[in-house]
Amino acid sequence: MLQSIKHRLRRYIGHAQPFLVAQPEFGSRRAGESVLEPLSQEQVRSFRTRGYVVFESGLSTAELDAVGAEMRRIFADPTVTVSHRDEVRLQDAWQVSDPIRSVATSPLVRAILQQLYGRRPMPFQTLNFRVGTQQKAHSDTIHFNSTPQSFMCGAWLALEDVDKENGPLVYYPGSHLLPEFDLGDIRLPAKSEYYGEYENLVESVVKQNGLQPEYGILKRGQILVWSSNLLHGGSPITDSTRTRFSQVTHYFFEDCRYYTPMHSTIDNIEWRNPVPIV
Ligand SMILES: O=C(O)CCC(=O)C(=O)O
Repeated sequence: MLQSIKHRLRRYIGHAQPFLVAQPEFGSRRAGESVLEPLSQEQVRSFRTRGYVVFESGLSTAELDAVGAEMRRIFADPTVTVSHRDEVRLQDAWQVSDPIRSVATSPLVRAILQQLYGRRPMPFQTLNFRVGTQQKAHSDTIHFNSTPQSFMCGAWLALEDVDKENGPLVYYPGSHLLPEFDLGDIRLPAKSEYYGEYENLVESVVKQNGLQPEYGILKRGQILVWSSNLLHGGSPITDSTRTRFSQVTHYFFEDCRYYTPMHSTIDNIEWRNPVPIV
């Protein structure tokens, strides 16, 4: 029988968070590490209980404009090589663009993540969206996880104002405290072809738990950081003339091992070797 990898891993190598699933242990700062604490205690508490936090990036208009201009340049020129590109997204454009790389390495965001997780964050992937993704709700833990678990998050930057019409991020506050699901939970092989079944599972989890959506109605320059297990996706675009320029940076944290649950079983773990952007 296929058994969920996280349950078996937990049995083999322990669990970092005995009291709260998906809440990495905090305050384990090493001697000499940054003591910057940009978030208030209220914001930190809210991140713990709701699974996300919103703050001002502090990026200037010129810096935000520069990212938008780079996205236009790369979308318009198919000869620029990125890890993946389609009509909606560019993956890892940080490799070919200094402004995009600067967002991914923002000292403020890194200080905030250090404050929230007590470990040094490692940005390892960027996604730049031209329009809303309209993607179904999921947890990032199906794509990226760590042992100890949950040392991963996403930081979503609005490069233009977002409202209900241009497909805002949708997320379910508190859902990060639910168990982390993967294909083993529904006894399916750990293969991408079953991703639709995973999405159906998430949809039923949302219904069964009566989870209520919130929307990322963000102003240009604001950032929303989500905890790895927060259920989220892209809501429908109701005005098809609108763009929704935005950038997500994905982070792991130091001193973990990293793997891809979607492609892993206990007998065959697809470990990751993320290359930190900084
Ligand atoms: O920006 C969006 O619409 C969704 C992004 C998302 O779900 C992700 O990056 O995991």
